Amino acid sequence: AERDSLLNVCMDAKHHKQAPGREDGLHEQCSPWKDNACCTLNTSHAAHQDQSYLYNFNWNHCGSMSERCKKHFIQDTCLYECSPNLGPWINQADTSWRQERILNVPLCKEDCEMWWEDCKEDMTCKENWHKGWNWTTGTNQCPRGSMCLAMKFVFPEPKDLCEKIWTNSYQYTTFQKGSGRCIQMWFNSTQGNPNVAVAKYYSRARR
Ligand code: FOL
Repeated sequence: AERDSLLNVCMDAKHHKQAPGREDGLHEQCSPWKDNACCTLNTSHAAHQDQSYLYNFNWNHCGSMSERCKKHFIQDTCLYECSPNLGPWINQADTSWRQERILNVPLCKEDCEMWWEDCKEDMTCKENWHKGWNWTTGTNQCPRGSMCLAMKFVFPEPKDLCEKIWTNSYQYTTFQKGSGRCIQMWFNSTQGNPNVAVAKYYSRARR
């Protein structure tokens, strides 16, 4: 059926594999995806590095990001690069570095709220981290005229962080982990990947 084409797929983007598959030894926070992943081993390693080759992105653009906060950005990178369950939310992208993007992935409430809670005192100068940086040094720096502020001021609510930071990749939801109605950034894979059922649910409900 047509809806099956939304399941078990990788988006056509900068580092994604053509099709998902087993990746023994995916690194640390990306290891929950090892049974079926859109990322390679190299990508899973890079996801854990500051200013990795993935996007040359500098988390420390307003002073060093705390480890507490950074772990959520690493987890976001693992989900973004590794998940084979984002098919229902894949859309065409209008940028040079990827053909496809994710749009409005329903993120579980706890994952968004913990991300915000652990990052609220860390600093940034921008609300949208996809666009408008100064790249003259090869990595992103705050654009002229922008100010570094605690994330709790840039993103007053968890919803602001989760939705705005990556141009609506995520949609904030009030669905809880385990509900089968939201995508989990964090999960324990001993009983499989909970996002498989979520993608199945939304591939019927949407479009
Ligand atoms: N995580 C999630 N959940 N969704 C995403 O879309 C996502 N994207 C990235 C990382 N994690 C994600 C990739 N991040 C640029 C900046 C950030 C970035 C990739 C590329 C960048 O080069 N920005 C330029 C504009 C480039 C263009 O639009 O052509 C800039 O102006 O700063």
